[in-house]
Amino acid sequence: MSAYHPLNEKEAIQIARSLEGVFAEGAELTSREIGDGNLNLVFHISDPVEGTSLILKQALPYAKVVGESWPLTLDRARIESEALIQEGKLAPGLVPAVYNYDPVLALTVMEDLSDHVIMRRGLIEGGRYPLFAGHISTFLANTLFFTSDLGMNQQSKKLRVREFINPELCKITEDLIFDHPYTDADTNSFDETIRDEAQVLWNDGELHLEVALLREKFLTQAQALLHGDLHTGSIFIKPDSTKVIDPEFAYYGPMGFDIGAIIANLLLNYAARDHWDADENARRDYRSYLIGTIREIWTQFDAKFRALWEENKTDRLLSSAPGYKDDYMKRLLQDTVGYAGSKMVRRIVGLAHVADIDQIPDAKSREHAQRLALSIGKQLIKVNRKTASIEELIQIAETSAES
Ligand code: SR1
Ligand code: MG
Repeated sequence: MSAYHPLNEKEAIQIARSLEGVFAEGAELTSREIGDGNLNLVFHISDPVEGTSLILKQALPYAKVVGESWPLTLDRARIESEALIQEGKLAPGLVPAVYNYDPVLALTVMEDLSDHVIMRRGLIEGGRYPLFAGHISTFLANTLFFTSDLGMNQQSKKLRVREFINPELCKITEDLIFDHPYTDADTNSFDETIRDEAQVLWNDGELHLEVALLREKFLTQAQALLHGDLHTGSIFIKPDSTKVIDPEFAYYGPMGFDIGAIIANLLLNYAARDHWDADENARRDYRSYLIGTIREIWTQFDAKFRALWEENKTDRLLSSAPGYKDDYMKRLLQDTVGYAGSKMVRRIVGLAHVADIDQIPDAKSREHAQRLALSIGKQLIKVNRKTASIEELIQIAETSAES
């Protein structure tokens, strides 16, 4: 195929046909552009007769959510396919298989997961995924531990950091999560009914100090290879399977950013339940399912990460200094809490929102969910450096929902 250009559905079929051993020769293929994210084109190619299918994901040279006025590097397709390959090795079965990557077209060919649903949609509809906490805690423990100085050769790690330098995508996060929500920025987007809340965010010095510290860590701490955008829209799920997708924001950063992202998105759904559940019992029940999942994610992550550390003593002092492991895990929890809070706040007043809350049609219920999410998010940011147990995060969520 010639130089880079955005593909159309016909061209996507041609490319799929050219891949060896996927589709039978002469098969009638169908092609649908199904991308509903903020940045890319996604083609679903299938042979309905044989039931075979795959996904072609192509990066656009700009952010689709805004338009061509926001140029964006195509290199993110390389980062994404390379991150998926690394994650697939470290957490087998928890990411889609990558079949091919074309650097010219910024195109990744990967496993079709359309027998799964996007987790955000599944949660909105009240789905329960009893294996999810186990799956995602394994994904987090394995990918974070084995890409960090605790779990891999430290010289190789420095070279790996270089491969995953991702300045443009990091800049999006630095702006949209760690800056714009805390000032009257043009990119911010929120319902006028909560302008009072936005103004509080812009003027809260205590909050700004904590966000500045979290931002500094995001800018400077190359702790492990992160997914970088681990919200529930980046997860395909069904009751017995979890697949993490879309690591185009991958870079070496603070581990708590990934753990906090997933917890934040469960809490955003938690904040929206007043609308999505038919009655109070159903709401209480679903909220307790979400809280149980959050508790399990942290508890299982903590146990799995510590076990990997016991089994793999890559660094002498970091493995044996008395109290170091506990101190490390405490700091990880604190980062998780702080980043969870930041990721909640940005989804209410920043550029990119979540369907859990935006799709609440009734303005009053939506406002209630927005205020609850902001209240939880701000508290998490403020307590992050004092947190000693995941139960403190849970208590903040539960107390806020009751008040
Ligand atoms: C311009 S991109 C907006 C958001 O979408 C992605 O999923 C990231 O969360 C990013 O911040
Ligand atoms: Mg994405």
